[in-house]
Amino acid sequence: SSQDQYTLWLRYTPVKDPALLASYRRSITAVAVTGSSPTMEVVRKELGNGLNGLLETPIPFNGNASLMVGTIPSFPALRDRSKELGTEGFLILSTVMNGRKVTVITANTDKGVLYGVFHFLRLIQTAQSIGDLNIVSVPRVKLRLLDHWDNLNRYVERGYAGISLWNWHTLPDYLDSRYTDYARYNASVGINGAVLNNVNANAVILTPAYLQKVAALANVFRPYGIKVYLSARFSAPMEIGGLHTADPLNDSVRQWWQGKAKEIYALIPDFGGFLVKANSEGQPGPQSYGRTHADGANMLADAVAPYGGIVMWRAFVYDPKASDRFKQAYDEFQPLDGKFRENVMVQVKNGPIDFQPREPFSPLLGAMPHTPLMLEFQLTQEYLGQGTHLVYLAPLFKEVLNADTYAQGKNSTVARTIDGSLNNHALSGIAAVANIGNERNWTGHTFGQANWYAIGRLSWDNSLSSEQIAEEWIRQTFGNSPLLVSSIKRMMLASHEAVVNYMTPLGLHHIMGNGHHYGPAPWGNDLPRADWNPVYYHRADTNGIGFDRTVTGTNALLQYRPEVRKQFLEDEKYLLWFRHVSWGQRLRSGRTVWEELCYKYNEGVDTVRAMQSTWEQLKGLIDEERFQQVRMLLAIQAKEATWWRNACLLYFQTYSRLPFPANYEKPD
Ligand code: GCW
Repeated sequence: SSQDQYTLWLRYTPVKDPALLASYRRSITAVAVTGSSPTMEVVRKELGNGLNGLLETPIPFNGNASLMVGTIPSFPALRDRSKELGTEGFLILSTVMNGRKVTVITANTDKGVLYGVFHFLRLIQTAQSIGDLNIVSVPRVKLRLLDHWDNLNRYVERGYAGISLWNWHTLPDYLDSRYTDYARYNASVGINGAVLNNVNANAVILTPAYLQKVAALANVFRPYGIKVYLSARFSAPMEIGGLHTADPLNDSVRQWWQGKAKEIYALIPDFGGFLVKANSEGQPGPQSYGRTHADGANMLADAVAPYGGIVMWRAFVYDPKASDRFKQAYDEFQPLDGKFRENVMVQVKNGPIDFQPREPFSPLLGAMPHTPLMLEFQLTQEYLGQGTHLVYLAPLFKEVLNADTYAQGKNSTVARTIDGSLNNHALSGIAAVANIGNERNWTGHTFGQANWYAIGRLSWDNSLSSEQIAEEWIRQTFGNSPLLVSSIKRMMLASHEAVVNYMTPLGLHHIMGNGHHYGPAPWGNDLPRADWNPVYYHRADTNGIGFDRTVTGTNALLQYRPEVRKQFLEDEKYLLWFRHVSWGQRLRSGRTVWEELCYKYNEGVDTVRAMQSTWEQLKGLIDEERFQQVRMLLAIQAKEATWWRNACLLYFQTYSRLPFPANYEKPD
């Protein structure tokens, strides 16, 4: 039913296995929650709803509890464990208190307790034993954010799941219950911040009337541990402040932002800070005044510093004049390392170009040791089939996090760079461009929910595997039946490689339709900027295909450590990212480049077909509504995977002038 879709992974449907149900009921007879803050009220409500649903019986809240919940001071015996838990971590412990066997959920803060409660409910939802627990869990990354690319008119840039959740028209007086649900779902996976508006920002959000609306949302989110942040338009002092300049070194400009910060913090004392896209794709920025990104970021950082706010300054820049778009972010930002204030984070997209199905990690991630870097991922599938393709993104996230930058020798992974441990940064963060809107199931495609879920879990704990996260999500979203779990897991785990194969195998990139980025257009060559056109990226000609980024080409590879360069040159997954190779060159498989392209495109199509037949077997095991939705979407995906394969191979064949290999399905 539609309820199944709205409630995401917090469905709290009755535990099916009778033995398990009986054991849960035996160990949870009554609950005691200490504390009365708004967050502890949320804790009570969540435990009440969760346990009543899962155990199908009202659980009394009283003093004789077997489940005891509260901050550390409520449990003097556990005082020593406080130091393990930080400000957001929690402890779930099976122990004996006053001669009774109990389970304790505790933390240093109410927020930590809430995270612990969600974790405990997750154990039951995923049919784990709760008899003998000693779980300590502390997030590795401090800022775990969703970035909404939501415009004030509710149109979501690159949004494929309806319009914006934020109804600016009825805020601040009308508080849609969905705002609370949004906060709750985020908290359940550890997300603790939201940038409410698009990085292509409208200064109007910084006007008093809109700040009231933002404050109303902040009030709803606060009990769930979620802070709000805003995208700041760099030229706001001119647009809404009446100044004639936005020069970051101009005194009136600095004062204007200081005043604005004061005004914001008076309304929202825990306001998180600003996100800025500057001098990128036509957005205003400090370079318009001959200043650097550091000048701009520091000016804003100074404005929010007195209140504990931060600035997330994006490194997504590229210029049509650059020799290679790949290199630009590094060229502009690496020299600024060490020049930013302490409360500035530079926010770097996972790859050097733009959220492609597969990218090498951004070279900046190994090149700014003095600057805390915020890693930006994209949940909304701008270049990965948008709202209609089933693509589970955890394997993409993991590939990036596990990549080794060699910045300080072996094991200088992106994960360690981002969680601050490599360079001892106090600030650390992951931001994910949200894939949600006002569709009743939040993400349009049911499986989009898994990506929202996955980024929360991975931001909390980057050591979790894609498989573990998929399994947790499936069990909570669809149920615990073994066939269901194993089948859906198989589909999910194959899906990322599938989209790489049917769209951009072997390191092809950015060959999607110009502007909308949906569907194949490797022939695309009609936009005014070369670096917006697909032909710029694949460089196919009668000799071969691929972008030479070695010394004989743009030498973008030089932005990586020697060990990394070597890997990227050896790993055929990245072949056409870095080299222009002849059609006849033999690859490790024994096939030529041309044959391998045909093979990979076919493999992508075949994987989608296999996903379809796996799904067919689940009829009756899940509700008909979601079954049919996913089935129809998979049919679209299969059709479009074929479209991608056919379009790309027929186009590239005009250069390769080679026949299709005998054993593959031929495009027509
Ligand atoms: O890839 C581009 C998108 C733009 C987006 C931009 C960015 C918000 O196509 O829609 O603008 O990235 O990340 O700033």
